[in-house]
Formats: sequence, C-alpha cells, structure tokens
Amino acid sequence: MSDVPANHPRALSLELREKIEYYRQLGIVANAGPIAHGRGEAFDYLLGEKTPTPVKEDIYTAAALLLEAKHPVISVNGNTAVLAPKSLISLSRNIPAKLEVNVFYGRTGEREKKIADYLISQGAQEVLGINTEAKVPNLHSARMRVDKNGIALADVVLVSLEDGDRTQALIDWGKKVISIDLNPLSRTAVDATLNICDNVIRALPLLEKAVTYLRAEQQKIEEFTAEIDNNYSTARVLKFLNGRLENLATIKNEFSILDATEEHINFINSLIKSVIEEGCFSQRQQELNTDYIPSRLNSEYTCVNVLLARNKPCGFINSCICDNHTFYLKHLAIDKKYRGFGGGKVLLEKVEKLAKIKGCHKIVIEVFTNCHSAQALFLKYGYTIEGFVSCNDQEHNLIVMGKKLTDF
Ligand code: PTJ
Repeated sequence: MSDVPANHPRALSLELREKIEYYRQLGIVANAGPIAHGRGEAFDYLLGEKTPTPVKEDIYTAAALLLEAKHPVISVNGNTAVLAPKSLISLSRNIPAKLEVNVFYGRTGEREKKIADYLISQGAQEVLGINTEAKVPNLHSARMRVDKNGIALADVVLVSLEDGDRTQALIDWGKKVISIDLNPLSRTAVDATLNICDNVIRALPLLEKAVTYLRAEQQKIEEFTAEIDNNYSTARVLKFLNGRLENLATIKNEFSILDATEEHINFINSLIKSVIEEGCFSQRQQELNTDYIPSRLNSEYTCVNVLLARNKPCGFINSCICDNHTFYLKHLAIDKKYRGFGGGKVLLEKVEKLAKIKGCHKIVIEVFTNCHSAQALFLKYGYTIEGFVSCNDQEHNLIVMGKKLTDF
C-alpha cells in the first residue's frame, strides 16, 4: 500500500518511484533502475515536466520513421516495461512493430522472461528476446544478444531510457535508432538517428497519436524522414532548456521604479561610489559628492529615479533636459548583484517615458569606452554610437550614444 496521499503535489512522481522500487524487488527492474529513473526525473524537472515544444516535431519524425520501416522493433528494458507497459503494447499494435525485451543487467534468461510475462499480463500478444540467437556485432554487454526475427532483422529500432553502448553498435550494424531519453547529452541521445527528449510516459502516447495521424499521409511521412538531423534536434532542445532556465532566473517582474526621495540618498551615494571604483563613473564627478543627488531632487529639469528589486533599492538613473529637446541621461547604475536580470531594460523604459513627458525628441548618454556592459545595454535598446569625446585627463574616453524617440 502506498504512503503517498492522493493530494500530494508530487503524487505521480512519488508513485512512479514506488512502482520502480516495487518491481525492482520482483527482479523486473534492474538494481540500477531507480538511479536511472532519478536521473530522468531531474532532467524532466529542468525541462518543465512537459513535452518541450521542439520535441513535438521530433515525435512526428520518429512516427514517420517507424511507419516507413519494413521491420520496426520496440526494444523494452526493465524500467520502460514498468513505467509504460500499456503504451508500449498499444504503440506496437498500432505501427505495427514487434516488442523485444533487451536488458543490460542480470541477463540470466529468468529476468527477460519476467519482463515478457509482465508485458503479456498487461495485454501483449507476443514478446521476443527470450531465446536470443543473434548478436549485435562489436557490442560486448549483455545487450548484444538479440532475437534473429526481431532486432537482428529490424531496420528501425526504438530504444528508451537506455545506457550508452548499444545505440552506436546498432547504427554501425545498419539500423536506424530512435531513442527516448530525457538527457539530451547522453551517449544514447547523441548517437541515435533521432532522440526524443521527453519522458517515456509522455512520449509513447504522443508517438502513437503521431503514427495514427501520419499513416494516411504518405507525402508527409517522406517529408519528415527526408532531413533527419539529430544534432539540430539536440540543439533545439538545449536552446529550449536554456531559454526556460533564463526565464526562471529572472526577477524582472519584481522590479519597480520610484522617484527618488531623501530616503534614497545614502543608497545612491554608495552606489555611485562603487561604480566610480569600477571605473564607469568619472573620478572627476566627485562633484558627485554627497550634495549632488539632493540638489537634483524635486527640480523641474532633472529627474532622479530609483530601481527597486523586491522593494529594495538596487539601481538609479539621473537625467535632465538639455537644449534642443534633448534628454540627457547623465547616470545609470545597477548594483552588481542585480545586473543581468532585466533591471537595465526597466530603467531605460523609464528614461524614454520621462523624455517623452518632458517633450524631448532624443535621448543622449555618454559612456566610458571601458564600460562594455553599459554600451551593450544601450545598443540592445536601440541607441547608436554618435561620436567620441577624448578626455585627456582621464584613463578612458567617452562614447556618445543617442536614441531618437519615434513619437516625434
Ligand atoms: O533493465 P536494464 O537491465 O536494461 O537496465 C535499464 C537501465 C535504465 C538501468 C540502464 O539502461 C541504465 O543504467 O541506463 P542509464 O545509463 O542510467 O541511462 C538511462 C537514461 O534514461 C538516462 O539518460 C536518463 O536521463 C534517461 N531517463 C531516465 N528516466 C527516463 C529517461 N528518459 C526518458 N524517460 C524517462 N522516464
């Protein structure tokens, strides 16, 4: 009986772990099975526990490969048999493809039989892989033993959740290999003709749906299989993962902006000091002394605004109106700890708003030549380089950057 309450927020995950452990004790899942499962869970968590958008296309390509095959075979190990027995059986019927047990650990004959019997108890008609006479050339693990009417004959083999020595050997033997592996960098995933980077429990039903859809679409089958590029598929998944992690690593929605008041003066002065130490504000601007910011508060022609991250001051802008409807952004700074999270964008949006309110047509800023991240920020938000100012008494010169405001 399970200890997992039905309303536990991770109920499915905990139930699957219990299942893997239960069938390990029965000798169906290998002793290493729970470890492999945990690794998959970790990747699944990072990927969002949903089929990544680019992988949906890979699933269609895989379905097309299986439909095009003369002798497709679905290879089943301990973990896959236990995680998705019904999906394996249903997919094999729908393609149709043979089911063959192929395991890495404890290949005594008894274990394969247990897996086959389990699949039969779940509705499979025939399961190969018990009496194996053929061998995968140049493979030295127990996975080398394959059925002469199954994997040995196959032109396309679907392998799921597998350690890394067989896929390359099958490919060298002339087979196409579709893998289902949540780790896009595993050897299996990289060596496969095509990897489906998804959880086997989600991927198999989607694969069956794609098989059903594509069966009557011969032209689409040919289109899908014409240009299979597993490197490209892997790159897309990695980009997806990267984008997801970048989004998760941002606090931009928690940034806010305020007009600076007396209570922010100490914070702004200490930020100015640290930016001077970084070399991105000028020493000379030690006119940026303690009286400087107070003198610019509450003036018609100057604006000082504070950036808050989760209500804590983390940056500021100091700007003023010049002649000819030009808005001069004199200083922009963000505390080092908060850089790279989208605060710069929030500040620059505020600058544009202020400039427009003040009736300015253009924003101008001078940036030290050594302040590359500030230059990159301005370039990213539409500023262009307009000139250079050489500062003989300074270590670095200034780059003048400007942006025209589109509403004018
Ligand atoms: O039953 P056997 O004897 O054939 O052994 C099976 C295991 C899984 C123990 C064996 O093949 C093994 O040790 O595999 P690995 O080297 O741990 O590789 C398993 C791969 O599957 C890893 O890249 C995991 O990230 C991935 N994986 C784990 N769970 C899932 C998964 N991929 C898709 N869906 C999952 N649910």
